[in-house]
Amino acid sequence: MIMLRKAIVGLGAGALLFGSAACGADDGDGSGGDSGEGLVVGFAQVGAESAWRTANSDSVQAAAEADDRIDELKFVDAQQEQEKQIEAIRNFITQQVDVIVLAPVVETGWTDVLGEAETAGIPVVLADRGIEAADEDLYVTRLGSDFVEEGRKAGSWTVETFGGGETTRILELEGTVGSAPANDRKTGFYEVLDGEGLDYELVDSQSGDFTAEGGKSVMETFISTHGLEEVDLLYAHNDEMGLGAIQAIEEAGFEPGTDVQIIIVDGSKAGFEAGVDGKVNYIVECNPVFGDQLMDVVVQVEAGEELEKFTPVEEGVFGPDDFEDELPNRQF
Ligand code: GYE
Repeated sequence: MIMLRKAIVGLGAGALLFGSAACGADDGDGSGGDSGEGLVVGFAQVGAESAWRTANSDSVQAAAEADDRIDELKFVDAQQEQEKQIEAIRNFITQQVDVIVLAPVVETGWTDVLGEAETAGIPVVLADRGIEAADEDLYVTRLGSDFVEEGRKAGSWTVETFGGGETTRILELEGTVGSAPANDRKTGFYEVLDGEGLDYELVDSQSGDFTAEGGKSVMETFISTHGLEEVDLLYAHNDEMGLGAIQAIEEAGFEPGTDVQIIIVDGSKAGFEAGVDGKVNYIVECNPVFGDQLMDVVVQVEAGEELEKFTPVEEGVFGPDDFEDELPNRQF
């Protein structure tokens, strides 16, 4: 009985919603379409270093395109260089855009240029990566992932998988030096390992700059320096570096996923395919598809609305039992 009542209430609410939407559409008929009075937004993107990044750029560009509240998105690919982002922001200020969106390559070095945006009265929204806490007043909000939490998820799986055994020997492929996801994914991971008292040894840890080439060449160096026989786990801060490392591991005659267990972060199609093939053991999701949410934030910020300093994007974790089922759902 109770369930039936709920179903009826649910149907009523749905009908009401549908009705008001249709009513709104009728009302809007006479007001004309795009009046050309929407916002001009400047977006200084990191680059095109990974599938995650390409999906993120696509999502933001498609959302801006489809959104009547946005007239123009000025998109700059900074090729992973902070100087290019600073130059882009200065151009956005000269062009008097309404809102600046920045996905900062690294966490430090933003005080001057964001101060210039503030002086010009242009609000700044951070997308994806964050900047150092000292500069918190120079942006309105950050929309993105909780990278420390992603690191903790990788750490929890490591403790569950290796805890109670002999010393766990770990190799780590870090993201771009000084970037928020590299710093935070490291912090969260070791916070859990140390907090849970895992007996581990960090054999080596180097940056592969979030690229497949970087991951491959650093892994080659790891293998020639330390061998792989004694290594239990590779923690790669993103899919590309993990996939590059898998190539290096195979070329050295080892079996990725078996001889060395592998954790990656992002969850691209290619990452899940490697999981289905048994070459990756754990995937921590990082969701780049937040263009629609970003446009809402941009509009709110321009209207002077108060927002939380951080708006998290939802994400999950996946083990071997999930890889095959989840693969068709991957959007990038
Ligand atoms: O994990 C990586 C990309 O900043 C969250 O940047 C992003 C990271 C992502 O290059 O693949």
